[in-house]
Amino acid sequence: MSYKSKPLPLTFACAATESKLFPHDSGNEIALCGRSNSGKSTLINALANQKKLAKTSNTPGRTQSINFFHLENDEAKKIVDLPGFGYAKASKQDQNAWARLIMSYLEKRAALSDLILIMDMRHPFQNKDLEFLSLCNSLNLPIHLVLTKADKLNNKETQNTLKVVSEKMADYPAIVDSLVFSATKKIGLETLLNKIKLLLEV
Ligand SMILES: Nc1nc2c(ncn2[C@@H]2O[C@H](COP(=O)(O)OP(=O)(O)OP(=O)(O)O)[C@@H](O)[C@H]2O)c(=O)[nH]1
Ligand SMILES: [Mg+2]
Repeated sequence: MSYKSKPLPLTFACAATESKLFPHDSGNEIALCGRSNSGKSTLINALANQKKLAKTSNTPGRTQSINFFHLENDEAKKIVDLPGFGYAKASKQDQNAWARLIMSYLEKRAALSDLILIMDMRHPFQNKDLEFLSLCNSLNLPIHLVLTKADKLNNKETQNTLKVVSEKMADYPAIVDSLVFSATKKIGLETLLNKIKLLLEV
């Protein structure tokens, strides 16, 4: 029998709609970012092997606050679910408020060590992703790219997408690695769990 990584024992800590509601800025934190509906909340549930820890939805723009989850046995180690960017149907005012909230977190958070950028593997490097990547330029944070919903692509599409992605990655040195992932089929889950455990020093 092959060895399987244990899920991350995550528990919900708090939902912050403004920066004064962020939990104490200490310890070690990894944040998940990506376009609205890319699969961030679903990925958190997959990491924890839970169904409803992070709210998921078919409706883009569901996660509207910054949601903090910490390890059950160590509150100082956190995974953070950021609201998705680029939800076209949201009002300009809402989109600006979300962008301000996300940037206030990304720019000031001392505990934040790494970003995991989620892209729907069927639509990688969309304009909104490029805008986000340019916002990240000044942050000096390593970005780990996760290409999710891999279950939606056949082998040939996967290979073609990986070629495009590796070319694009060359333009963004902040992206330090990439991983093919599917929450539905648990593709890449083991690798991602191991990577996050290393980063969080679990
Ligand atoms: N087939 C498939 N569907 C997925 C996968 N991951 C997420 N989804 C679906 O994609 C939709 C959006 O997922 P969410 O996890 O809510 O996306 P999100 O990035 O958190 O969205 P926002 O909170 O709006 O930013 C849901 O219908 C999920 O079931 C996957 O690996 N495979
Ligand atoms: Mg979400």
